[in-house]
Amino acid sequence: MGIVGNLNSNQLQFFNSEGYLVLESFASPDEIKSLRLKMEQLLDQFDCSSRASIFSTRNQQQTTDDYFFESAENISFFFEEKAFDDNGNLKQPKKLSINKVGHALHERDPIFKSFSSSEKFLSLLYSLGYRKPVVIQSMYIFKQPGIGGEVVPHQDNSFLYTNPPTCTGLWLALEDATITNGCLWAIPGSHKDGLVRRFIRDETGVHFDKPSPSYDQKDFVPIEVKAGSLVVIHGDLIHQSFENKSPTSRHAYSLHVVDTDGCKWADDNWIRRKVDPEPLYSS
Ligand SMILES: O=C(O)CCC(=O)C(=O)O
Repeated sequence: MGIVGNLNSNQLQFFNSEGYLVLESFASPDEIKSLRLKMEQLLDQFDCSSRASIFSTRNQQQTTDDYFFESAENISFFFEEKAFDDNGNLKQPKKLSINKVGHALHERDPIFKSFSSSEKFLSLLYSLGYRKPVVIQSMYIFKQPGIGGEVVPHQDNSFLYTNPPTCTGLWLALEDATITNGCLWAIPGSHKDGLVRRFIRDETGVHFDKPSPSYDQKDFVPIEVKAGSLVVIHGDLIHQSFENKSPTSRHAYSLHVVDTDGCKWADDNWIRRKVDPEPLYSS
């Protein structure tokens, strides 16, 4: 018999009603250690003297360049907006200056690849109704102490659109995520209102097709989780995270998955692959 879905009916019910689900102890302490160690090695090897690309969800149009587009199939490094002083020099060591590394760690690095294609992800995705899921992007997000940038309210289907929409976010806490160090926040049930807008790539660059609605911060709930917990995020769920002004980092590894069966990848998404991603499969 092939691999079966591992979510029970209570978990599925919670996910369908709230638009997210926390799976505690999804990753073992050893798995977390090896992902973090590998990232330390990648950071050591990264030579930041030649270029600096900044990641900002507030200024996404201005900070999107070829380096960003090519990151879809590479391991690319993006700085925190507040990493630099007025002269363009880093205010803190390199490893405390990076906002995120993306977007193909799951393909390009053997440690991240092996973890991202493990059967527990496939089983989870089968539970959610996926037929032929692919990881379409991965991000190691640092939420650095003191300067970790905010992620403004959004829906993941805006950025990784299929018709019909099939994106799910799989967000793994590599450190405890708290209100103080910038945990995720979401509007429970907001996925039921459908997709609000899309992030389009065309010959002029990238833009949203509609302005963002204004959200009432009172509607958001914090999703505080322990290291090792996986937060499963419906593609239409409105979620965000605030700046990290605390002295404690909040590392996370995030995968975004779409289906490749029964839906069509939109050609005007920001990700334009030269080589199609391989679907997850059971070994
Ligand atoms: O890690 C964060 O702060 C936000 C991540 C997020 O919103 C996402 O992965 O969709």
